[in-house]
Amino acid sequence: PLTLKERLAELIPSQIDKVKQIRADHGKKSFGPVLVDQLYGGMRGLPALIWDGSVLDAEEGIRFRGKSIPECQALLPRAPGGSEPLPEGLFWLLLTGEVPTQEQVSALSRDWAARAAIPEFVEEILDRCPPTLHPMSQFSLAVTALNHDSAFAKAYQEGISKKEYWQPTFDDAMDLIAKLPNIAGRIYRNVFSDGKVPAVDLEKDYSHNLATLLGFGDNEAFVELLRLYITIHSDHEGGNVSAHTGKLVGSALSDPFLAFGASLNGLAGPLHGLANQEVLIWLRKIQSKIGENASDDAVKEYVWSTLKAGQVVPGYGHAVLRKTDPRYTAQREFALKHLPDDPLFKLVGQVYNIVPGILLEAGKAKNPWPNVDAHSGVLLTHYGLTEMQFYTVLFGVSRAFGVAAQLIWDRALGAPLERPKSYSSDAIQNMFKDK
Ligand code: AMX
Repeated sequence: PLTLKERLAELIPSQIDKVKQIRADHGKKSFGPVLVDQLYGGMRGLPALIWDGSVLDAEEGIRFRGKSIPECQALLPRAPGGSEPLPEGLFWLLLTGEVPTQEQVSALSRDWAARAAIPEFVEEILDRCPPTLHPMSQFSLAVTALNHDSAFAKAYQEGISKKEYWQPTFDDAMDLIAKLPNIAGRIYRNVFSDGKVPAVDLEKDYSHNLATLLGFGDNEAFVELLRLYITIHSDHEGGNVSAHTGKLVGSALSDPFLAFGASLNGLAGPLHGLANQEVLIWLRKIQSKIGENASDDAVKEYVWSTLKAGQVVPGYGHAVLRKTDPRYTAQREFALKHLPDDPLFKLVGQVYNIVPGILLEAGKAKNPWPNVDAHSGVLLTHYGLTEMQFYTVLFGVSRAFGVAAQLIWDRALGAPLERPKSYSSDAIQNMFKDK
């Protein structure tokens, strides 16, 4: 069977033709007006980017190459005896739009395991970080430092032709994804345990190795959780902060390590990926303030107190979604199957019954429903990964899949430098002064 790179090489020419045709047929057509409010309002709804791996529907949630999360769970290859999709298969799907065979997925597992080692100097950078430096900052430092060995940066210096850009980008993207478990494992072990990082097993899948590096490799249910977790956090179309940042920085022909390092700095913000840490801190505060098995009224009062203090309810709301996030639902189903009686899961369910009503009553949030981050922490906590400061690192490992896939396509299709137009408030005032 073909390797992923070989299959991609077959697909690229027809995709280049397709884009040429789209631009010839529709290049001058308009999507509608641009409103001044959109410039001040974080560009909500502004059509501005091409992103092929996934598209987000406000009502239905994410589809990866047209496939919903339940469809991916049904169609993508699994580990022997497992019931969740292998993220290797999701990466293949994101890149090619095709569902790979079991054999192709196993080849990817082996390829990533073989590329997993990180340079000694990156290990040293991590070992020298004070344990008080947030795991996301450590993660971003290490990923940026991988640029030392970038195939793309080297090939560019040597004068590679534009037509070939995608090839070293692909090699870097594969290295990036493959090395993240060792970086994440080292950060976890340095900050939260004895600093000793075991070796990856060349015959095991990506999630299994990640679990081993974190110290949970013996727990098959945790490994299954990671398979689901990495699959559903991988990609959420192109406009979110981490995805868009990676694409933007990549458009300057910064290599995939530099581009994804930038993505991670955006993911580290509390309105984006850090929300999974914030949710768990918030749930723990509820428990310590009003105790386990708190009444609905006590939880309601706590939610209102959060809002009245001028804070957001973490894990709720979304810039695009207007219904419960299917990534939340997938995790809820995992919990119902594996940990139905977990007290913290019960609190998460209770909060789910209470928060949307309150956010609606408060009347500000456009979406009162939970997002992906409202549920991930309780699952990790259940299996003993209780250090919430680490949660966004796992989100980051997964988000590399989506960003890397688009970086490869951007270089294959010759995507130009991003450079939208900005305006000053004075310029806008002048523009409309007589209208
Ligand atoms: N709790 C309280 N208030 C909220 C809220 C929430 N969960 N979600 C939105 N609001 C408020 C906003 O802060 C804003 O208030 P303002 O008018 O005083 O500034 C108002 O409602 C309108 O906001 P919006 O248009 O509904 O949301 P947005 O597109 O500007 O922001 C998001 C989206 C996710 C940042 C916001 O819903 C939020 O802060 N949620 C909590 C943090 C969170 O869970 N982030 C993770 C999102 C998923 C991810 O990226 N991982």
